[in-house]
Amino acid sequence: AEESLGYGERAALPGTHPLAARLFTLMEEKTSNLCVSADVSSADELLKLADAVGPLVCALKTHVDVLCDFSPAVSVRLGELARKHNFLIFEDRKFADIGNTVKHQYEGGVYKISSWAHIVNAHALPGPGVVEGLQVVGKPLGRGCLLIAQMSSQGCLATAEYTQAVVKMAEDYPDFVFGFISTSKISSKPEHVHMTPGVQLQSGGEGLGQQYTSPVEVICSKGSDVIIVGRGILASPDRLKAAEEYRVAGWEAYLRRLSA
Ligand code: 5BU
Repeated sequence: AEESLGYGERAALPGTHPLAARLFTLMEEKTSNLCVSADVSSADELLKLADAVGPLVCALKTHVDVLCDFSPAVSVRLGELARKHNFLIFEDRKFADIGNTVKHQYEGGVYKISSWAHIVNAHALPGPGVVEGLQVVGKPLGRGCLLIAQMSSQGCLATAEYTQAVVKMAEDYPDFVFGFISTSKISSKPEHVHMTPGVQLQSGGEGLGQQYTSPVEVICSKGSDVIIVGRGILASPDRLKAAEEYRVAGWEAYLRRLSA
């Protein structure tokens, strides 16, 4: 069954997007399906976090508009750290406008996201134009996009029908869209990457709608590929130790799924 394919085998499938192949390959090399969500407010803290957890993660997710002191030098330094530690940078921008607007939001403005983020994400809500606008900028740079098919938050309005329409949209843009943000595996194509936020070792919520699931549940039961962890690591007094705990938990869950 395709569920039994490992990350490395999925990297080698002819239909796998080059960026997804790179991600699957480095996941196998680093034995990590952990993406740390670097939700911090200063550039110094972001770069220190990236340098510390870099060896343990397959990707580092940013919200660059939360930084109080962004400058182009920050994105250059982040890129250097991504090369040093072999991880991908994922800017969680959640583009959600008409094609022409997202094209400018992706390439321009203060952040020039396309110049440093290997991965971005987008809501499919506006229709295919959102992907087409982003693709104009991202495809020539070898970037990739995840479509948001389900959110982790309580009361999320995405219905099963909406989610299936998002999967269909991804299939229509294989040169740029390589997977999903979802709470479970929603595509039957082993080429597609599923990344899941709302992950903590202890379950529950946090009062603002976030809902947490454990690494085992996300990777084993729900069949997703990458766990995205923010406060589970950031709120720990020892972030490096916490990141290693999540890396091990995510990887053991993956090995368990493979042997099931
Ligand atoms: P947390 O601290 O682990 O709860 O952080 C989760 C991160 O993932 C945070 O940056 C959110 O903006 C992001 N996120 C999410 O929580 N749920 C979603 O459905 C999506 C993104 Br899309």
